[in-house]
Amino acid sequence: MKQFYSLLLYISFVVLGGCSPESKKVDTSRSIKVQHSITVPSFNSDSAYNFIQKQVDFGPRVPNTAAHHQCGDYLVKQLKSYGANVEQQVFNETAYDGTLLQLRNIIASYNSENPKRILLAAHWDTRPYADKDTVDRDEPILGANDGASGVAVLLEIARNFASNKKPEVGVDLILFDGEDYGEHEDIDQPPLKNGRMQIWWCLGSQYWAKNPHEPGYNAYYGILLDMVGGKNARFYQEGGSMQYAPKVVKKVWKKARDLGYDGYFIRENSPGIMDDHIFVNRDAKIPMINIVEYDPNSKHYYFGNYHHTHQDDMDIIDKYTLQAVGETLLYLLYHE
Ligand code: AHN
Ligand code: ZN
Repeated sequence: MKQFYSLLLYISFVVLGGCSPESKKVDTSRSIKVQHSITVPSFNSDSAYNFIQKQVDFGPRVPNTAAHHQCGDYLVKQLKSYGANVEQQVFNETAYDGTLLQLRNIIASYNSENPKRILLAAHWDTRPYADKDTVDRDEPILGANDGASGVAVLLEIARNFASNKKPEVGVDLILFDGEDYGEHEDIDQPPLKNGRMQIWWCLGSQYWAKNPHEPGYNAYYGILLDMVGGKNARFYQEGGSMQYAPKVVKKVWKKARDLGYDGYFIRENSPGIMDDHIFVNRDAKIPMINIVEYDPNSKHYYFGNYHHTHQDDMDIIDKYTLQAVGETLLYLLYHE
């Protein structure tokens, strides 16, 4: 079932006569009404949910493991099957503990001929340990929400492009690797207080921002998705996004409101967090926002209590949250 949104453009020409009392006022105001319909395909949150399940079924997607490799291959295959032009950026980075990580960013492009492009991104790796848990803290997490949810929304968008008319704008979907390999965190400590830690996060976006897949790559704006599938998730206007790209934040939050999703997209600020969008802004100079869950009452700066624990599995995923995010993004892309 398709949804139809009508866009009415009123172009008013109002030419007023001079202001002096003597001058004769001639009313030449008129309206030209241009109407065209934009068909936005319907985001299917059952399908997005299945894309999370599929990733989780590989097990934790920790760099240098077989599950990571297999899931990467699956993502490439899936994006190719949806008609994208897919590039893989394979590189090595040294982690905080000296481990050499074999990483790959996966980039899926649509309408590459259009110079106006929107960049959507999420990280596809998962955290190698459950450092905020009370049990099995050295075991890797499944990352249903932290990792898989953002990727799943992007896959569902790609699936829509394949089975419907694509939007006019160019779209690049980037799946960053190595986002979650930061040092162990103390559960009680706000992450931003320890500046030393931060460079170990976001290895894939740090690499891409300095080595874009196309030399001189640029985008109109970017949107990062991080933890976009949790039950009762709330998306606040995150500090880094407001610092670098406030207009993009306003635009996205307005679209969400137009669709009735202002219960998810809260028009209040939340603290800035270290995430992939920071490097895309700072080094690639592309204004990029982060749609990321924020829980003002969280014990676990700044996300739900499942964050970086073994509770981050399918049980905390909610299709309504996926729907709110995915539908907002499709609506945005088709009106760009
Ligand atoms: C920190 O916790 C430092 N930044 C949040 C980035 C992140 C981790 N997103 C998912 N996992
Ligand atoms: Zn994480």
